[in-house]
Amino acid sequence: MVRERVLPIIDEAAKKVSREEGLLLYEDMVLGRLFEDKCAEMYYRGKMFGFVHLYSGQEAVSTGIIKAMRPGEDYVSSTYRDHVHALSCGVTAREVMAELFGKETGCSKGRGGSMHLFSSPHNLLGGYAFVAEGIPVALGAAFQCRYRREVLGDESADNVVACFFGDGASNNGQFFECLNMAALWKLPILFVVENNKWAIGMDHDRATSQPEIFKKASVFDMAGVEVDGMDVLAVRSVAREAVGRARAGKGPTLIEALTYRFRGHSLADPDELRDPAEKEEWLARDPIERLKAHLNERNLATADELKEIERQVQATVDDSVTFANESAEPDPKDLRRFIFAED
Ligand SMILES: Cc1ncc(C[n+]2csc(CCOP(=O)(O)OP(=O)(O)O)c2C)c(N)n1
Ligand SMILES: [Mg+2]
Repeated sequence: MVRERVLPIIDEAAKKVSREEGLLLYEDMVLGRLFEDKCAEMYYRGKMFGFVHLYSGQEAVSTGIIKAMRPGEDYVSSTYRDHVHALSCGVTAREVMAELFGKETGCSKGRGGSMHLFSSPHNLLGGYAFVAEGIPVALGAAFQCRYRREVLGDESADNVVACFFGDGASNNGQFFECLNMAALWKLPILFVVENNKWAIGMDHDRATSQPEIFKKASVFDMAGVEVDGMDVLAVRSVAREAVGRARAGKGPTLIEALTYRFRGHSLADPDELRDPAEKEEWLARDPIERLKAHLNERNLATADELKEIERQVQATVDDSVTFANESAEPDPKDLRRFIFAED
C-alpha cells in the first residue's frame, strides 16, 4: 500500500451543505468530468491540436474554490490544465469545446487552444503553458483590486483572486516572489496549489526539500492550510474562510489541496511511471462518488435525481461538440487581430 499524507479532519458543521448547493456542486464536478471524457474522445479522433492536459480526478478543487467566490466578479488564473477551471467560472461548454477545436467561436477566438482559455466576461485571466506563469498575473490582478479600492477610492473593488497551479510550480522562483509581495501588501488572493503528487514524471517528494507546501506560507507570515482535495465540501470550507479573509483586507492564503489526476500528464502521455497501487488508492477517493454518497446518505438527493443531472450534463457536452464542429475556422485575414487589445 502506498503511504499517503494524513490530513486534518474538517468538522461536520463546516461541511454542511443545503440541497440546492449540493446539487450545484455535483453538477459542476460532473460537467468537468464528462466534458473531459469527451475531450479525450475528440483528441483521439484528431479534432484537437497540440497538447491537451486533462483535470479528471481534481474536480473538487476547481468546484470547491470557484463556487465559494463571486462568479464574474472575482478573478481566476489557471495553468495548461485549465478546461475545468473555465467551466467552473461559467464559460460555456460550447465556448470551451470550440476553443479546443480551434474555432472562431471559442472563448479565445480559436487562437489559444487547450492551454490558453481566456474569458474577459468571466474574469478568467487565462490558462498559461509555462509552469508558474499565471502566478504573477494573478498577483497583478489582486494588486489592482486593492489599488482601486484604497488609492482610487472605489468601494466596490472588493474582488478576490484565485490562482491555481501545481506542486511542480511551487518550486519555481515566481511562486516565492509572489507570495512575498502578496503577504507584504496584504493582497486579496488565494494561492491554490493542486498537489497531485506528480510534475509530469517527477515525484513531488523527490523534487522539493519540504513536500508539505502549505508550510511554505509561514515564512511569509501568511496563512497556509492543507485540505483534502478529493472532498469538495472540505475544499469549499477552507475556500470560504480564505475568501472572507481576502475580502476583509486581511491578506492572502496558501491552500494546498491534496489531489490526484486520474489520467496521464497529457493525452500524449502513456502514464507508465505511476505505481498502479497508488492510482487505485486515489481512484477509490473519486470526489464525484464522494459527494454523491454524502448527498444520498443525508437524503439531500436521490440516485435518480443525480442521474438526471448527469443526463442533462451529457446533453450539454454533446451539444458543445456539435457547436464546435459546425463553427467556422478563424478567417486568415484576421491573423493579426487580437494580439493587442482593440477599442
Ligand atoms: C517554465 C516551464 N518549465 C518546464 C515546463 C515543462 N512542463 C510542463 S508541465 C510540467 C510539470 C508541472 O507540474 P505541476 O506544476 O505539478 O502541474 P500538473 O501538471 O501536475 O498539474 C513541466 C515541467 C514548462 N511548461 N514551463
Ligand atoms: Mg503536479
